Amino acid sequence: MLHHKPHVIAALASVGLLIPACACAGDRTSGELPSEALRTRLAEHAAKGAVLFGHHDDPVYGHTWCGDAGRSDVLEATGKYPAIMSWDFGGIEKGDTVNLDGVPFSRIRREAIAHDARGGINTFSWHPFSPVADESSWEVSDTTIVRRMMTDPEVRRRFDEDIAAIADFLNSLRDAEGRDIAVIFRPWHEHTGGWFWWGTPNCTPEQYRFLWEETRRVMDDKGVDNVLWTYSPDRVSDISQYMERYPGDKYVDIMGADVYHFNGAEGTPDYIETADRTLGIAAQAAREHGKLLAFTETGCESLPITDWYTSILLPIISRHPVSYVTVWRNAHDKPSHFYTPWPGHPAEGDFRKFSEDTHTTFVNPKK
Ligand code: BMA
Repeated sequence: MLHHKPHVIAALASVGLLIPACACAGDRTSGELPSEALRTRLAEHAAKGAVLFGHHDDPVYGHTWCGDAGRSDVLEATGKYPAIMSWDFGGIEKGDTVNLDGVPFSRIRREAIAHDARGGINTFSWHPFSPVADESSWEVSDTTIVRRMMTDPEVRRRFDEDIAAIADFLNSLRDAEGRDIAVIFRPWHEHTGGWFWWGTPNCTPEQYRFLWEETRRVMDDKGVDNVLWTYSPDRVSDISQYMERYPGDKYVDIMGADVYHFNGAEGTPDYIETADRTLGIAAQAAREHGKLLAFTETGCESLPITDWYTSILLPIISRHPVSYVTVWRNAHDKPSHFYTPWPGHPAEGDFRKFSEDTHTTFVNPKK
């Protein structure tokens, strides 16, 4: 049985994150920065135990379609959009017009603005090509990339330009009234793993922290103030591993983690144990540092466990004071690479139940 979490409410109140009675979610009339309103809103969801549900690239392609307007596998399965739309900037730093998964940045901007207008929230990750020689994020044979970004003036100049491209995009996010739209940005993610060139085996803690410092410096120079910053390691064993490369409280608003469910039913005990452990550690860190908590990426590829959403994910997110949870994309060109059901998939009914549970939040399409 899921329940409200008094300890969470007390914890949020103690760091000043509970909204005053008069401030509604999305209220922008008080003169506060949109990012502060977003922080308040996320805190409110964590306190209520009404976790915002997110899906990567949700309205731009799905399991059997690509590029259509007005579609979403989540909408078609549940009647509602995810509350959080997740996007990726990978490729923007090369001047590409489409990201690494083929989504035009102009479409991402349009969809992000539309999602804000329907009451949703947008989060951005970044799988960059390196400023050294355009190596993909997964190119880990060269472990000098981050060092060169730090010490080679020409590479560093290119890195600054890469960040500036993201800053320009973020600065262009305005609603119909011309107000800034606040979003979540989650750079340098999963660094406790070894698969990205900024991962633990591929750079030093000092070099990793430089990535955050430089990213923030350029964003600040460009006047970006509509962002909540998220720190999201992959699975960890203990809090010292979680904090080893933490860039510092002034760089981070939300602490989270990425943990996936591998190996179908056989992998269930491992997933539950790892997700509970890692989120427990992230929650402790968030509490100690006065930050929000999120389950920044998860999912069970292909959903071979048809009640995964209600029997596995829902209990996990109910045990930790997460403000949101995001699952990865439903690729249109890789038949087994999907994380939400679509109409006709055997997990559809269970996913609908998950979407109707009082402990999850989706958003209604605009009438
Ligand atoms: C991975 C996979 C890839 C994709 C990348 C960035 O998890 O989905 O196919 O290119 O994320 O979105």
